[in-house]
Amino acid sequence: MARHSFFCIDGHTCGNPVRVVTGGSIPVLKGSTMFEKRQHFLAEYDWIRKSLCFEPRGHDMMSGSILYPPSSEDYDIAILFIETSGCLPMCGHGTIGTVTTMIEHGLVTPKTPGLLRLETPAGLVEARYVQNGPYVDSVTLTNVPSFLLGRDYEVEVDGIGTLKVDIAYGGNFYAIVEPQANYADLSDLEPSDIVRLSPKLRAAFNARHSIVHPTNPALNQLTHVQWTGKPKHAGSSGRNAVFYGDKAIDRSPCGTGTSARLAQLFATGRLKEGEAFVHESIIGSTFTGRVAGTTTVGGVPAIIPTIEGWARVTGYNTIFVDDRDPFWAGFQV
Ligand code: PYC
Repeated sequence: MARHSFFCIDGHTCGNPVRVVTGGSIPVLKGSTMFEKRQHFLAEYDWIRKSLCFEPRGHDMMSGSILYPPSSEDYDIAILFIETSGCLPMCGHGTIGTVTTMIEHGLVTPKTPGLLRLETPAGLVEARYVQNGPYVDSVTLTNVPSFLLGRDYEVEVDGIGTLKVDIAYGGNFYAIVEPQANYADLSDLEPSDIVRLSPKLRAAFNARHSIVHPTNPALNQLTHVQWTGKPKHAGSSGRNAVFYGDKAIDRSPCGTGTSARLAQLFATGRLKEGEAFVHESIIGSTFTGRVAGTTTVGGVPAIIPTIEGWARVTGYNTIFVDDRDPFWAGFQV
């Protein structure tokens, strides 16, 4: 009989779960970068992600992180993201929650107070946090360079018809759906519609179009769908619902999704450098995004996005994965 224990601190960022694995049966990973270590984890230890994220220990939206020592002195700590859909190269809500958890529990000693330099599979992410006694009030990420890859790709989506989508990268690739002939506004879609239509859109897109990250050829699939619309609350600039995995709708405004949206709005002249973009999620929580600067990625014009949000820790959770349990590896229905 084998029983593995994982010491976790559970919380959420603007409503979306973040399970930070702080100790227990965490495997040592091979590789000189976090991207290579992520490949090793996926090849040999993916059962850990599934058992911690899928039912009965998790649920459709479950996501989190595993903390690792960084591969160089340039970083304070390294993060492997885990969630129901796999190990994302970058996760914004996961980073905000992980930073809040680490600082509130003394799990990392920042070289510079108020700043953590994080090694993620997608590259360096800086996180500036505002501490208030034992708590972290907010975290502002400087995310990986984000860019608009292309505009007006046509996809035929069974159940809604032809849609035109823009493709932007913000740490993951997003199809951004803006109001148009067959889609009036996000308020017209129920969560069940988003879960029904998004995988069809993603599959139709990937069958018809090829995309590739200009400097990382391993990133060559559309993975996330972002439905956009009018905000519901005064003070918000826009609203979104981000679909990921098989059934998940981000409860937060999605950090990488907001970065992709900023890149799209900036590239199309609808957002200026430094201007605040208050992004509202399907539950009304908000991130504030900004274009902090510009750069290029493999020759493609890109922005440097910042995303500000907050997270709350909800409790401690020691999780057992026991091979006497027929559902030790988790399941999805
Ligand atoms: O916040 O980047 C994000 C994210 C990706 C998937 C779910 N949340």
